[in-house]
Amino acid sequence: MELYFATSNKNKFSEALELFRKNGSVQIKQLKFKHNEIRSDSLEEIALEAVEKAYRKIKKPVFVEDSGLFIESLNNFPGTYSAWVYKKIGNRGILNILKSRNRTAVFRCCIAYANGNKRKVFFGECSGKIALRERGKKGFGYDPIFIPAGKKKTFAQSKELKKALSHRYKAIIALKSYIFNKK
Ligand code: ITT
Repeated sequence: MELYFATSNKNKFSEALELFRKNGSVQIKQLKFKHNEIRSDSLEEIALEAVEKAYRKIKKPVFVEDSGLFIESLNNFPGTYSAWVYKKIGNRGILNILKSRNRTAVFRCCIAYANGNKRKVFFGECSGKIALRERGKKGFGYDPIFIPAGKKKTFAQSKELKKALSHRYKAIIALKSYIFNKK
C-alpha cells in the first residue's frame, strides 16, 4: 500500500518515514504540499481542512499532520502558530519572551487521514518544559529548547529520547495501528 504524507516539512517527513520503514507493506511517500492553512486554535480543525485539500489533489490514501508547541504560562503560545512564530523569532525569541515565567510546555500533534469517504484523526502529545538556553544540534524547530518531562536532555540532544517520547511518534503509532488493523 502506498500512503502519502502531505507536508512541506522534510523533518516531519523523515521522522514519519523512519517509523513506517519497519513495516515493509506500507510505503510512505511525500506529497510536497504547500497550501494556505486556515487560522484556528485547533490542530484538528487545521489538519482536517488540509487533508481534504490533499485528498482532492491526489485521490489516494493520504495524511497530514499539524503540530505545535504550547507554553502554559504564555496562554498556549505559539500553539497552532508555531511554524510562523519559529520563522519570525526562533528559539531565542521564545526564550526572551519567557524570561522568568513558568516553563511548563507541551508538544501536540494531530494527524488527519483520508481515504475515499473515510476521515480519521490521531493525536499525540509530549509534556515537558522549556530549557533555559538552546542545547543540541539534532532534530528541528523547537527541539533545542524542549526537555521532555522527567528528563535532562533536550530533544535536540537525543534522537533516542525524541523517538521514544515525541508527540509525532505517538500520533504516528496510532495511525499505524489503524492502518494495519483495519479490515
Ligand atoms: P506542514 O504544515 O507543511 O506539514 P509545517 O512546518 O508548516 O509543515 P506545522 O504547520 O504543523 O508544520 O507547524 C508546526 C511547527 O511546530 C513546525 O514548523 C515546528 O516549528 C514546530 N514543531 C512541530 N513539531 C516539532 C518537533 O517535533 N520538534 C520541533 N519543533 C516542532
